[in-house]
Amino acid sequence: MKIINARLRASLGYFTITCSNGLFESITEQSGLIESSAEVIDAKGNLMCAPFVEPHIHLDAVLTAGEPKWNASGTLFEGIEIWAKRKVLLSHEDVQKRVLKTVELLVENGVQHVRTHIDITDPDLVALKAINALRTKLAPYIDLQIVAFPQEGIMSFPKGTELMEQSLQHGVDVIGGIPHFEYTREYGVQSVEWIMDLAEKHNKLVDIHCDEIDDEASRFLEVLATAALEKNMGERVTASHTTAMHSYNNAYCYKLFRLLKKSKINFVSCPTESIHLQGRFDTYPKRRGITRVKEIRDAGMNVCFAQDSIQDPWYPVGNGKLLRVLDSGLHSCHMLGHEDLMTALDLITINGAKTLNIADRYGIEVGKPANFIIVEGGDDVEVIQKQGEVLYSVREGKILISRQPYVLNEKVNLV
Ligand code: 17E
Ligand code: FE2
Repeated sequence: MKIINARLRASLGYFTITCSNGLFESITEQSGLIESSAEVIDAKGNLMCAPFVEPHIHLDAVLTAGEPKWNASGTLFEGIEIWAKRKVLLSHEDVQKRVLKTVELLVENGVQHVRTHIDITDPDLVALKAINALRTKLAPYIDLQIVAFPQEGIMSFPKGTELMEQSLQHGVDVIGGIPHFEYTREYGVQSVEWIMDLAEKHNKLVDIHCDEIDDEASRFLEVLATAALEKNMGERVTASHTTAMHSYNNAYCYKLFRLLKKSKINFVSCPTESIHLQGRFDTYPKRRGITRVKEIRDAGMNVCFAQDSIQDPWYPVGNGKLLRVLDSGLHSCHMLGHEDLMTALDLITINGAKTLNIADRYGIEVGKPANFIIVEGGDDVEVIQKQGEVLYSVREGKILISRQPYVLNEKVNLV
């Protein structure tokens, strides 16, 4: 496979890239645009970059919005209540059907790497078993990491610790948690420490829903970061949401950042979800309830964006377009400065790959798997401005999707 006239991130000029045996074989700068021919993929000056990464989604709940009822308050807590009612109705077929539809949406929009949380506060582990059984079928399209996610708590749910341990026998890669939802602060702290011990014992990654609440007193992040630092596991640990950080006072946050930096943990922010679910107990002014993405990045830590939900009890919209999430996140985090825009795609590409611990096999480099997308626009800034389409998604040298950019009717001539 040969791709011509491609722009690459953080470089000027046009490139020819060849792939063979599913790997990138060569990357050569062209002296200018070159003529297209039938055998090549002509990127036509659009950006070729590594596939989008979806580092935080709940595939078990996708496409269930309104079942059995709509979330009227728009809160996380009503979402959890509604999901508990839907969860008892889950079947293997129901889960698989919705997951396959959603993976199609993700693939169609250039995503090839996915980390999904799956609720394991279900005595039968229906969703976990159903999604784990899809791994082989999905492998040609996406790689999937599964998080054992205790939606209703570990210490506060009957047999919570047993269910977490059992889930490890069903393909779990990552241990999850929800300390801010446990009954007490003490249960929350215990849960984080228990999770970190379990992950260390079984050599698993960790991704905790951490402080997803507007409560400035929700401070489980410091517990997680301390455990990560003391166990030297930081790069394998992720704090998702951390929306309470939006509400921390600046003095505490300044002190906290010293620990966070030393711990080397990763951060996932779900900006569309947080702007929707947080701030719900405020009148005016209403908090944005999004973690301090810009400050985390500026402090040299790893932070990425994710979608979280697609049409589920927490969020009624969403469609697999990470460019939409990125656009929204850049707006709500005050990150539309030119310097921010020039590297904005990091938030849905390489930073997500680092969070997933797959950076060693991710990126357009000779010898790495030939996974890439071509997206409308010549660089990060233009891609954000255009909010265009993913024109190609290629995985191990095989085309997963392709679409044509629009063509102007010849009678339309405005410039
Ligand atoms: N569950 C949760 O605890 N938080 C979320 N944002 C979603 C599910 C989507
Ligand atoms: Fe989540």
